[in-house]
Amino acid sequence: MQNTKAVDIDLAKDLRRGLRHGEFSVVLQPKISLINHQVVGAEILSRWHHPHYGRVTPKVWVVMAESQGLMRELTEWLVRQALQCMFLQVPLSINVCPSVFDRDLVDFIAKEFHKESIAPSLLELEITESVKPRNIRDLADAVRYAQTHGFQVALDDFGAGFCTLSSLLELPVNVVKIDQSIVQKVTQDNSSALICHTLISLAQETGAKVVCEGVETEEQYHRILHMGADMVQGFLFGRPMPIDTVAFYLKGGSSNPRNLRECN
Ligand code: G
Ligand code: MN
Repeated sequence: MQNTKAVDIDLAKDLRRGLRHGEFSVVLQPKISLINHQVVGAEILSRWHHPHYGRVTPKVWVVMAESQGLMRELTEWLVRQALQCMFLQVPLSINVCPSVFDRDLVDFIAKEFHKESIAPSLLELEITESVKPRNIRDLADAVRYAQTHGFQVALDDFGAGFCTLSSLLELPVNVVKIDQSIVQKVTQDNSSALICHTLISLAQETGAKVVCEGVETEEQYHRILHMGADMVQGFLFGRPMPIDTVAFYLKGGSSNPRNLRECN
């Protein structure tokens, strides 16, 4: 039997092949407005199905992709997937690692969108704040550059990261996504609720819209609703699901999140 290290080395080698041989796919998780309770967009998440090991969690392969220098290629693949999902006619978001978020990548995405005549405003680029960026000024420059091309930019996993407040002040993002570790504690005690409420208000003060991630229970949902967040995402409203399932609900005009729950 192979030890964990040997499996890791195998996986790292397999990642490149997997990406180029169709082992990656995408699922979408709906984003729901707290104003009209409709689906107002979806986050695209990549999944890797290894032929031998089965589903490999993103936590494992994201680190490998970074160390193998594959993150840019993976992001380009994800951009093409996003373009293919645009027939859904809802704004979509993709996750972009700070290490590859630069002017060159933005130029690439802008060109791809231009080729397909798709409005850049339909794409949101989520940059995680859980990985410390090499240089926050360069990252802020890339954020502005993306916005001048018409893309939306979100600060992802807010509250779980290394530089929470400074990243909020220095990155002029359109959207802030509060990390699920903060959101899921809102029903736990008063101080946890206060932290979440304060982060929501703080983000809104900068002019950003706020998404609360990882909402799993009705109780969490009601708390968040009263805290004035703009949108929610989480298993309560829909797990990440195949594109056909999302299309089915959006096409049927039934974007009622209660219905989405039934296909979880
Ligand atoms: O870092 P980011 O927020 O992009 O990660 C999204 C991840 O969170 C996805 O892998 C998704 O499956 C997971 N996720 C989404 N909603 C929930 C939820 O309500 N609960 C939990 N535990 N995980 C969630
Ligand atoms: Mn995200």
